Amino acid sequence: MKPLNIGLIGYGFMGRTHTNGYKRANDFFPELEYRPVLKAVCGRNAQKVQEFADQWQYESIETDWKALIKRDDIDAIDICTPNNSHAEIAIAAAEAGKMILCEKPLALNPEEGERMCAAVEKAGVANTVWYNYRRVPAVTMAKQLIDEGVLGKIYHYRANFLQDWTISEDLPQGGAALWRLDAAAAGSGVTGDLLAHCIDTALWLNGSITDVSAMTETFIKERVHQDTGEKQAVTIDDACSFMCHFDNGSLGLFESTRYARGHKALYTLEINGADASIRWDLHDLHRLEFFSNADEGRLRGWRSIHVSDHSGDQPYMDKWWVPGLQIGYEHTFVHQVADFLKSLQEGKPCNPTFRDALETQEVCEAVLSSAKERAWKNV
Ligand code: SOE
Repeated sequence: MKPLNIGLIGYGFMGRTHTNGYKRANDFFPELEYRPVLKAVCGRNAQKVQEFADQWQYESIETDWKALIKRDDIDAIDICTPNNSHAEIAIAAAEAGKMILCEKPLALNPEEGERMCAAVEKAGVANTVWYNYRRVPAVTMAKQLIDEGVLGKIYHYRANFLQDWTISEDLPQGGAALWRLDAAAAGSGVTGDLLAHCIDTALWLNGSITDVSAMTETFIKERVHQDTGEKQAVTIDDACSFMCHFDNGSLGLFESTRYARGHKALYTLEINGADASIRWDLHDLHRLEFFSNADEGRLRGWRSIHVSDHSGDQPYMDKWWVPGLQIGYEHTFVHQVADFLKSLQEGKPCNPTFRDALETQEVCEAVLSSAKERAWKNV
């Protein structure tokens, strides 16, 4: 077993999901030749980072990411910091010859993303971005069906990502837990945080997007900044919807918001082809709903496939329990770690690479600029 020494930077929500992935992958994917070792975790607050290290069993801590990157005993840097530090850390890590696993979105904008791609490609280091929903078994199975041509010519792609956690006017912006509301740290609002997931999946399942027409809204115009206590203009998008053309001739409709009362993290997608349609919902993540026009007339209708079988080719599920039993959100990260380790073993890239994630960034940029200028924009 070859050790892969991980240096994690940032230890919030995503630090936990990734760490859980590192801890579980080899238990359930025994064929892997590499084993992640939780070598070090880095954060600015020594006491808090030590608490995290103790809870999740990291061997050591750092309070300066530059010191972590310099360490000879670190093979891979995992970036779980707010979006405005991804580029600086990734470029320095690539120059130090480290592999990089970067939390989504890749960067604040395509210009930063391009520099990150150039750095990892020049250094020849393995890289991936944590667009985890690709690794929900039902979503991976949708990819298989589309690639096999089961849907026929695709006409429509629809996706939503709905939340409701920012409706209150009293919610401050900025600061440790609320950086997603601060444009300086996040780059954008729901576009980079939520639509980026929908766009990543769409590019993977349905190919490139050529042009977009978008609208955004900021419903609450001012919030107190958590760090300064001052009231400031809110400059992120609270909601964003866009329509687009795909390169394959199909039409896309996307919506995301943090103002859909009752929805906490509802990601849904539907794809309509000439021969069949599929539909998926994160709240029922094992189900792939499937309609085939080839079914015999009397029995034709939407099938609700519980993707938990071990026979046939239902992805990932044979690694877990007995047929019919579920896995959940956290397993998508275990799958991503397993796929990353497998790609190292095989000497292949692990999707989505930085270059793949740059395409998502370019669509996000076109969406934001279309909304600003109230005009169609090419990607
Ligand atoms: C919060 O909006 C959030 O945690 C996103 O940052 C994640 O990427 C998404 O998967 C769930 O919602």
